[in-house]
Amino acid sequence: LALLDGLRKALAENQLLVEYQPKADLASGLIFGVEALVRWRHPERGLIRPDIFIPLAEECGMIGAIGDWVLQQACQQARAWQMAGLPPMTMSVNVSPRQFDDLRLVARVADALHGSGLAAGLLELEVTESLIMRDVGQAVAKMRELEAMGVALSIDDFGTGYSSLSSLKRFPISRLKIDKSFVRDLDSSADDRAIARAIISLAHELDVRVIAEGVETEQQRAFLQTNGCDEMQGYLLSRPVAPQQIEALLVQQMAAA
Ligand code: G
Ligand code: G
Ligand code: G
Ligand code: MN
Ligand code: NA
Repeated sequence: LALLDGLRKALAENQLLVEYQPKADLASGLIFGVEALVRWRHPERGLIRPDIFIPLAEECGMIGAIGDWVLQQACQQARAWQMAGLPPMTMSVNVSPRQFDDLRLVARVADALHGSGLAAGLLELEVTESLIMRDVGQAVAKMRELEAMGVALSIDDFGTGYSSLSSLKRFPISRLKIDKSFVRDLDSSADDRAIARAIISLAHELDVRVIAEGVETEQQRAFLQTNGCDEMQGYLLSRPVAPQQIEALLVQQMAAA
């Protein structure tokens, strides 16, 4: 309850911040985008992770305001990097169920793009597999609206839900994200290796890219690349970091090119 009270003040008192985690192409190693991940710097409890406070924000109806703020921050950051002469980066933003269901979502995304001047083609929204499978028809309709604006969509935490190939085919998505629970034990689990391979071929069957999240070791990276995975995200490349550290990585990448 105390946490809930605190959350109400967090936005107004500037306690939220956004970190960014790079995503790279597996074949070239080049960073092509980042995922925005919100954090709460609590005055007494220190840094609170989103898996604690995002569900809380969903329950108390604050997810709209918080999600909106993250979306605006992320779009402004991507635009600022572009203006600074850095290579164009895809900016991925997580959208939770209640945020996705909100009738104002499409307008809010449009506002964040117009407000920042970011091209729609540089924005991607990550929605979870469980979210879109609750009501396939409604999810497809909303995703088509976003697609028409030029915004890309990806399915997060893929493999943890129960999507059928026939329903997946209806979604206008450009990327599947292999959930990190399958990546973690790639070295020791033949089952997880089989699941990862199956998701990679499913993605390619659907003609979409596939990214593995939670890549921590060189062995995991090598397995994924050998098996045709397109992209990676994880501590092996970088933890979620402040924008300045993303800039440093990009400058380094430009210097090496
Ligand atoms: O770093 P990590 O602990 O950031 O994130 C934990 C979970 O919180 C992830 O499932 C992630 O999708 C979610 N998350 C992080 N940032 C946001 C956000 O801005 N909005 C929503 N809805 N979820 C987020
Ligand atoms: O080649 P092109 O840029 O048109 O491919 C678009 C996407 O289609 C790629 O990002 C890739 O994920 C996917 N794709 C479809 N078929 C295959 C395939 O057989 N192998 C690979 N690696 N990707 C494929
Ligand atoms: O939205 P999503 O559930 O995909 O959020 C990504 C989550 O995964 C965040 O909590 C992020 O901090 C975390 N993460 C990113 N890279 C790694 C990694 O290499 N290992 C682990 N264990 N977690 C990671
Ligand atoms: Mn995500
Ligand atoms: Na995920």
